[in-house]
Amino acid sequence: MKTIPKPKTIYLKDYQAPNFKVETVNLQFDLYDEHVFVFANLQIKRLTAGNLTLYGDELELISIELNDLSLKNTDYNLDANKLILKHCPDLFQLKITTRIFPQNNTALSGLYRSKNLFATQCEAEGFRRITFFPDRPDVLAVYTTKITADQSKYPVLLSNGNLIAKGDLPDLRHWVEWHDPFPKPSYLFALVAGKLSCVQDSFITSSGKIIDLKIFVEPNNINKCEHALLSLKKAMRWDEERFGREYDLNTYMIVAVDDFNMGAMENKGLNIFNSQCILASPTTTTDNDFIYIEGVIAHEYFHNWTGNRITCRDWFQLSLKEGLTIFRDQEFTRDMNSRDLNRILDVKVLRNSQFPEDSSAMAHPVRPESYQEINNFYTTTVYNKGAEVIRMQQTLLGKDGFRKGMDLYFKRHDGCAVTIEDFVKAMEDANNVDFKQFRLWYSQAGTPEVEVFKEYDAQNKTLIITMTQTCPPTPECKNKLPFHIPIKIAFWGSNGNQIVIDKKILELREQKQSFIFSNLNEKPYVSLLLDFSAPIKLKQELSQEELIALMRFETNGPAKWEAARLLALACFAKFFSSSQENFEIPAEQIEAYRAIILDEKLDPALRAELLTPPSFEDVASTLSSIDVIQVERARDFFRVSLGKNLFNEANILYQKLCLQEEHAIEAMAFSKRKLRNLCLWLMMHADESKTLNLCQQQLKNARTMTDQLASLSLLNNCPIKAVRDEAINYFYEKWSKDELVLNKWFAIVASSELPDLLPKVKKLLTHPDFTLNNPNKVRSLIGTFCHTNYRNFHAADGSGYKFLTKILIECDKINPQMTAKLATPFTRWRRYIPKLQTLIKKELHTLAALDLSPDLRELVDKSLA
Ligand code: B3K
Ligand code: ZN
Repeated sequence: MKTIPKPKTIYLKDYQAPNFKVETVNLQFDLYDEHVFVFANLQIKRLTAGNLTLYGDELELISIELNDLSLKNTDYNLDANKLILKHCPDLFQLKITTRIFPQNNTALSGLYRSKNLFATQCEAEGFRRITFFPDRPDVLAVYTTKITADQSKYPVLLSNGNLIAKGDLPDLRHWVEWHDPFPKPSYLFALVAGKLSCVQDSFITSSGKIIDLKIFVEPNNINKCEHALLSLKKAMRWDEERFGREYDLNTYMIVAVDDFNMGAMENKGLNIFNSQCILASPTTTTDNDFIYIEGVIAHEYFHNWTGNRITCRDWFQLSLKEGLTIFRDQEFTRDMNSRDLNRILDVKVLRNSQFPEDSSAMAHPVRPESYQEINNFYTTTVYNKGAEVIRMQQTLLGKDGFRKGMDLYFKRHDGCAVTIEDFVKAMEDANNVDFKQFRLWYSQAGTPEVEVFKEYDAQNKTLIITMTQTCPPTPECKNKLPFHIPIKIAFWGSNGNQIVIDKKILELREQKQSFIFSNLNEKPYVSLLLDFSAPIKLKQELSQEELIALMRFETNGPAKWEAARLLALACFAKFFSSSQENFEIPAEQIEAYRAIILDEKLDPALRAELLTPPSFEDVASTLSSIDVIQVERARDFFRVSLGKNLFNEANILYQKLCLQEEHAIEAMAFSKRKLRNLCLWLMMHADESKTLNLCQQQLKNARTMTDQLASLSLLNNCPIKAVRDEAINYFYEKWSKDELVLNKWFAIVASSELPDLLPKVKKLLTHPDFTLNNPNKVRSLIGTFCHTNYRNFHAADGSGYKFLTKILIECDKINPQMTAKLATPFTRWRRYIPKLQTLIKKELHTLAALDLSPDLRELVDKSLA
């Protein structure tokens, strides 16, 4: 077995500009089932002295010619991943022929097979698996791509840009030629070939240009594209209206493939999507998925300006395009759907995923300073915290000031590969402000903690709010400088009316800072961090009475929800410090929840969120050492107690919402279904025997996937085996032909809270519909079990951990990128109780002793460091 060399660490401080410019790239792909020939013809110009470095990975080099002279192997240095040419002229043509084997490419990076299609994924470093190339984002070139293939097996041949020519060849083959006029980095190159059907539409831009929109899917999915097309048109309009950005090519193409490492990819003019993130139909897609798909379509579309027209200088700048584009898609989703609800969902992602990452072995700044494997840095820190850092700039500058900054950024840097620094500079220059301190959000990792003290002086009618900020040490930095933190604030009077104050945003910049408010006739209820205005942990002493008041009075959805969350967490804290026998949620708190379930004026989805108990991660974040069993016991107690107390209200509301159900696919219908299913959930946990029938009926009669899955996941946790089996088999039989729905089924099975689940999950590994080669399947079954099923994965005997190790070893040989994502729970071992720590560490040591991919190696080594 070949020994994989230890990966090298790459540092931002070592960045050097490229010494050659690639002006044009002419590619020809000859596609055959057993191999593909790639002929590359590069027009290259010297910029500065030095060698030309081309990267290559798993390529068979057939020939190289420089200005039509064939090079011998003594003319260049070739090692496992680099081809170095010395003494190049100032201007020359380089022709390289390589052969690749897409059918063996299970890593799904470069050119690979997904069922009967050829597809590519080049970000971050997949292009070097197609041909030798200066595969780095700051080398921008104009691409022309010719594809030849068998006409009947591959009738559709696509690449970036515009189709410029096509024709037939002997032996029933054909060819097409594409040209992309916009210079682009190699990571945005794409090619697709296969039997695909196309749904077409068009969009007229604000300046009157007609754009052809085309979605290519396997013929049996042709009826699942309507939602994606509609979403795309909404996104195109929104980007014109909100940021003045028009689409630039004549055609916008999207292709759906089943085997894909992530959600989708923004290749210039030719997005490639994981079919899970694009295909939708009223009966097979959940409400959450409808919103999610709309968001992913928008995200990839928005990249055309933030990522493609202006790209990253190097991969340390990844958040320049990803943080900004997530911010843009979040704003879009909020405009298309409920603003408050979607902000709450964004905050949940941060708390459930980014905060834990920020306190793990893999903690890194939004702009990392070093990495071993760049694919490990497509994280919630770079994406979601990156988006928060952008949002804070908007909060500080105001919406108009932010737009001015964006306009300047586009004007200055269109067509260039730039840095996060360039972005911040544009914001500063357009608004005449100094963001020197604000930049620390990009360079310092960790979640800042802000402690709040309030002092009301009745005589002087003043309130002093004092805040102190700290940030725990992270691998790249022990002692942090104070951050510039915008904290949105509101005051409420005891009559429930908002008190007008002159400062709406407090700018916390010092380590300790006080803010004084005067003319306050009474001690106000203080609501802090409205809209979750900064990605921080806020610590403050709030009484139950204050929290109930804030939950009642607040009109800002996220702040109202925050009060509900703190109220619940306070109850958990009491539970942990009590004898835990006969513990009850306090009566006043129950009454506050009752008021919410009965509050017809409130958005139903917001009501559902307010009544949803805190997540595992939320509760765990309040503990210094996590005892999984204890956290889950507390969560069980809470939901049962809540359900028992609200059973009647939940039952009435459930029935009422059933009568109103019209199975519509629109925001209010989503919202009502969410609340109705929360009622069912509460009732099932409070009194299963009384609710079982209702739940079974819902499964059989449901006309939406949302309703089916809500009832199925409850029935799958029923202690009566016959009930469980019947539900699970019913759903399987009904949907076994629909691959995407089947993924949901795998996930439901893997999310069971009942004991003895692991043998079932292991058995499903051999299910005819399961394969470790398909990332969606792996994420549905194994990802759900190891990442979200805390009580089973963290079983006291370590069986869950052993299972994950075995899977990691097997998957690492198939697809390192996917495998590294699966390993996440192991990177967080330090936060658990000593017994669990020991068990996870043992697994990490087992892995450390093996030959691992650079992806997994980095995570294992950093976890043990
Ligand atoms: N830019 C891609 C992600 C590529 C991940 C490579 N490991 C999708 C996106 O963020 O839009
Ligand atoms: Zn993106």
